Amino acid sequence: MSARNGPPGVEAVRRAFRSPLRGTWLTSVLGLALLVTLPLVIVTGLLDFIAYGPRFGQAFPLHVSWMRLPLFDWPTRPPWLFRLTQGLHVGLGIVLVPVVLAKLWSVMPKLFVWPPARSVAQVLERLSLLLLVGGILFEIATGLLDIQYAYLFGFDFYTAHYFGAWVFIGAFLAHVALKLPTVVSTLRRRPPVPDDLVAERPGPSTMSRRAALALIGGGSLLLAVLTFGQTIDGPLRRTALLLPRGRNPGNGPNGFQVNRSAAAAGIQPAETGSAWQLTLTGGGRTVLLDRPALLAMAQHTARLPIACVEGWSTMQTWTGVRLADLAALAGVPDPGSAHVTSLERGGLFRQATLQANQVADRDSLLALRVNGADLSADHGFPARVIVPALPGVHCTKWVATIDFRTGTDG
Ligand SMILES: Nc1nc2c(c(=O)[nH]1)N[C@H]1C(S)=C(S)[C@@H](COP(=O)(O)O)O[C@H]1N2
Ligand SMILES: [Mo]
Repeated sequence: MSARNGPPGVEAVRRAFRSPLRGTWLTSVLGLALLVTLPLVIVTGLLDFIAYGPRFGQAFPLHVSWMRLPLFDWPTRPPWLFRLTQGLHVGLGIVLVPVVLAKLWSVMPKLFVWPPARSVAQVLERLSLLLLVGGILFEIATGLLDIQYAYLFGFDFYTAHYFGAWVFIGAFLAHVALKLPTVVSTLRRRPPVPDDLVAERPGPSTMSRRAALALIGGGSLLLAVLTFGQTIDGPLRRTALLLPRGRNPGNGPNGFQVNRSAAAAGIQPAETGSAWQLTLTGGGRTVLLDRPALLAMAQHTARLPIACVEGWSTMQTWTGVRLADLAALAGVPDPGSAHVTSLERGGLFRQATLQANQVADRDSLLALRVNGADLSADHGFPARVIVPALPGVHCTKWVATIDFRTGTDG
């Protein structure tokens, strides 16, 4: 770009970008890497939105202006579906951070071209770049903050991250359409245009472009090693050094991840003792069941994951009563949905609505025991919901009531 005669300040800044690494080749390689991987982050993110059950008001906001996601009932099979989509979304999102930063670094001098507005087309392009760069940085920042302090956000995180996603997706599509031809011809070694990313007066070379790529790839690999242990779980959890929730949740049958303890949720021991009763409604009558009554019903065991929106997950063996059996007991043998509430009085996760297929699945349980022992207080004693492929946030702990509904409205 023959950007001459800008104000001295702008010229000085632009000349300060002297790395001989910059050039269309490096930017194209990084762009191609993101072109292949970012769609996976986008698609898994949108799938997670659908998994939350927007129909029940559990994903925010339902629609972004005229854009309508094709909503469908989130399946219960395979049971690890949400573990996969959410793990990929969070994991890949983190792993791609070095690539995104490197890509931004590689095009930095373009911020200082002069004159800043040469034509309508150029102004439009720069505006779309603002949305592109602002969009991805916003998504990374809100995503990382949510993982670290999920509960500080409340639902505003979802709204912000979701709106930000649409801004980014739009800008991303426009950017790909504009730049793909350049990437293709550059990587085929047929430079179509003069390379406007090469420094005018490059500094001395300190490393090759391939070494720079290896460095960026190494950064991503390191992040992958430090991150994916939280999704894969088991011994690999110990390698998940970036996991903010602690890597050692204790031993024994209840020795697995706890985000929100009974104490944090304000659950009093007196409420979960022998006075506790589960209230079932829906069929025009109210059915009360204490824990011995539930334990006297047919028990079913299933090995199922809990997968949190934060990206961690853990696989455990749960035993309890089938939700379908409880529905029949309540007089709604074929419910359209079920609304579950917790003993917890406040908090965002004290209730959840389940779809018909999520109640009907043979492995959908009101769990009373885990790994052969009673649930611990922190894991939801006296009873918690566990449903295949259900986002962790809807696996309500310390269940108090279940209302089985014939309709599907929240
Ligand atoms: N009552 C209640 N149930 C709850 C929660 C909660 O805060 N309160 N947290 C949910 C979330 S976000 C997840 S991921 C799972 C597992 O969380 P845990 O690690 O706190 O058990 O439980 C869910 N059930
Ligand atoms: Mo969660």
